[in-house]
Amino acid sequence: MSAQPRIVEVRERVLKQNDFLARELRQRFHEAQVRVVSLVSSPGSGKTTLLEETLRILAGDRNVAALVGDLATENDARRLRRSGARVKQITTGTVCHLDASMIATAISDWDLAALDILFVENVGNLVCPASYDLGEDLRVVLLATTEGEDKPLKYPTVFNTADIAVITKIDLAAAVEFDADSAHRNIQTVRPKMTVLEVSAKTGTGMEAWIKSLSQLQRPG
Ligand SMILES: Nc1nc2c(ncn2[C@@H]2O[C@H](COP(=O)(O)OP(=O)(O)OP(=O)(O)O)[C@@H](O)[C@H]2O)c(=O)[nH]1
Ligand SMILES: [Mg+2]
Repeated sequence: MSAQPRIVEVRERVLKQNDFLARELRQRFHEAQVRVVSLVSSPGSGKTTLLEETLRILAGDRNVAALVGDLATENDARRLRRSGARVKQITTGTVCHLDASMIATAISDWDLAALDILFVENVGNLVCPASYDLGEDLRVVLLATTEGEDKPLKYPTVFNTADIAVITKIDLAAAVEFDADSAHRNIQTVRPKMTVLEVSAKTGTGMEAWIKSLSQLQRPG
């Protein structure tokens, strides 16, 4: 007999368990009145750079914190801590995504009620994170101009499970002959009516609209 059905069975059990934990997390976040925003993208699309700028801008008048996932290194947490926000690195070893249990462990000693927004940067990967609910309110998928306009068509699941798409590194668009119309069309093909922002965290282009979309996130209650 083929081993395939057994693998599928175990995978389904893992996802079910994750969904259960994510529901519990969402309930805890709701009770603590903290909004949770997760970022997913392929490696190097600019998640940490966008978050560095976001934390720097928001840290003055909102209580913000971040969790950041990577297979190895504390590099991203170190970068994000420069904003003064509370930041914890989750190192996943060989695992290519965060899951709800990793989030629960990371925040086990945090006073969630003291926070307004908790950001979660997922491991850089366009495939694995898609299936794992982290209890977030808003999932943001990033697509860098340098990656090619066809990524939404090639990796539809991650775009389908996101609420907002952010096209990053817009300052490099001309240099890499980025076809914005095609990128927008491809995103809308996969996820019709999805909100799409164009941002450069380096030059500040589009940052105002991005911050505004976060400030429209109301506390639950
Ligand atoms: N020109 C330009 N470069 C950018 C921009 N955003 C990020 N970068 C550069 O892109 C590279 C990767 O950025 P990161 O923010 O580390 O990307 P990441 O998605 O967090 O990467 P991983 O965590 O490894 O998946 C760095 O060299 C950044 O300086 C941007 O808006 N414009
Ligand atoms: Mg990063």
